[in-house]
Amino acid sequence: MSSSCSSSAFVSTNEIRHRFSSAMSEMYRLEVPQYGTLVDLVADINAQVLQEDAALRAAMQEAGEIERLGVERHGAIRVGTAAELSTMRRLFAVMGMEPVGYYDLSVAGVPVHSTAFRPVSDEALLANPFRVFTSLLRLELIADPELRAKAQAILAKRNIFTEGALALIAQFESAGGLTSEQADEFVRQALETFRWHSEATVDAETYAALLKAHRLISDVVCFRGPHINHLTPRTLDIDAAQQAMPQRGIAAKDVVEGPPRRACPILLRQTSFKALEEKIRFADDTGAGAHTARFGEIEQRGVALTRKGRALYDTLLAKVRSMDSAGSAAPDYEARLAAAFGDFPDTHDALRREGLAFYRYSLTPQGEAKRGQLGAPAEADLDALISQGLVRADAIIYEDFLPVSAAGIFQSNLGGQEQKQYEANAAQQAFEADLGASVHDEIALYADAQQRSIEQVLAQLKG
Ligand code: OOG
Ligand code: NI
Repeated sequence: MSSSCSSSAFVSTNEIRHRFSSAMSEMYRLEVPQYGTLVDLVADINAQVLQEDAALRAAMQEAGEIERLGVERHGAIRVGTAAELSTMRRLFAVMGMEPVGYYDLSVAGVPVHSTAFRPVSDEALLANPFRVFTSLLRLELIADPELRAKAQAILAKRNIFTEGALALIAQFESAGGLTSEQADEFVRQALETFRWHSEATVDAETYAALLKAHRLISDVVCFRGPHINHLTPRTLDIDAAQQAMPQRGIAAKDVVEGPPRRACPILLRQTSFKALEEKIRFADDTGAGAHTARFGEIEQRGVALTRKGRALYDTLLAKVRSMDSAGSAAPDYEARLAAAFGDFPDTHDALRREGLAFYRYSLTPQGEAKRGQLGAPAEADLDALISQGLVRADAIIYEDFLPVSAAGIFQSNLGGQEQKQYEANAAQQAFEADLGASVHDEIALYADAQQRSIEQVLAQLKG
């Protein structure tokens, strides 16, 4: 083989992401054994749902989604500095993952803002939709200037990436890819950044001071790296999973975050189990303690909403949450949520016709038989083509996160009861400057996917 075809020796970014996601899952099973129990539980429930719901099975098969279900998961990390965030962006790019969306969590009393690194193309999402919710600590929200400066100094000293990982990121950027061997080495090196380290980098007193400022701040500042704090498999029936969790010895959070149970699932519903207490040792022989940060979560994903659908979702959710200051912890929350969402259409036909959700259009077998035979613009009416049985519309799955749910997940897993208040101050531009790139607008990505499918179908029919 001549050197000019060396690029063919590169493995795809999909493949690197797949290897990394599998390696993370294996590592987290060892670090947090209840995660393994949860993965097994979700696999059992998914198998049962697919067996009982032939229509869902057929739709998922048609969309090529059955294969991805077993490998699908997301994780979350929290970084401390702009430099960490921008190198993280380069690291995820090696795996075909790009920053999507901006989440301001300060509104919910968590001093971070975040994005999700994930694949963006239809084909890459089908291959493996691994996502990592990545938060950047906002030190400016620490009120005490002395403590803020101290946290800053501690963070400035650490390097969360191995030399090997940095070299392979640079190699990927200059060569345009990694060979299979390099990819394996990259995965090994990258894992070091996400591994749990039980030795804190600070003494007991500093840990206590940062913990008091906010539990999240101690989690981000006091360790060698941004340990993965949860990994989340995707279930097809989150209520069944929630119910079964205690039977397998898992203490589930009380309520499922997100929309209520519906015939046509929308967006994202999530629940988690409480964080573990892990033993830690402080620096300078200042003793031992326990840290609670790492937990397990499961989620059910539904159709992605348009801006109009999302606005309706946000309005209905806000209405329910504002009725009781306890938010989703209020005793009758679930009943009120279900009642409020009575105003949200619950058939795919209505969601689609009213422009509330996104769909991917394709030819049915009858449509295939008519390829190249339609011409007149009148025939390009999608609704008509669907009712003639020539075109089908499949829900585009929501691949992102929800800020109110994310805040609920953060809160329930930081341990401790205290609620901090911060002014709402979304700072997307500052975040993007720290990241070194702008984030994709997630709704625009779904709109593009829908539009591409429409153009393709019409082109096929017109020939
Ligand atoms: C991230 C919490 C958000 C989700 O699924 O909404 C999240 C964190 O705790 O670092 O993962
Ligand atoms: Ni999560």
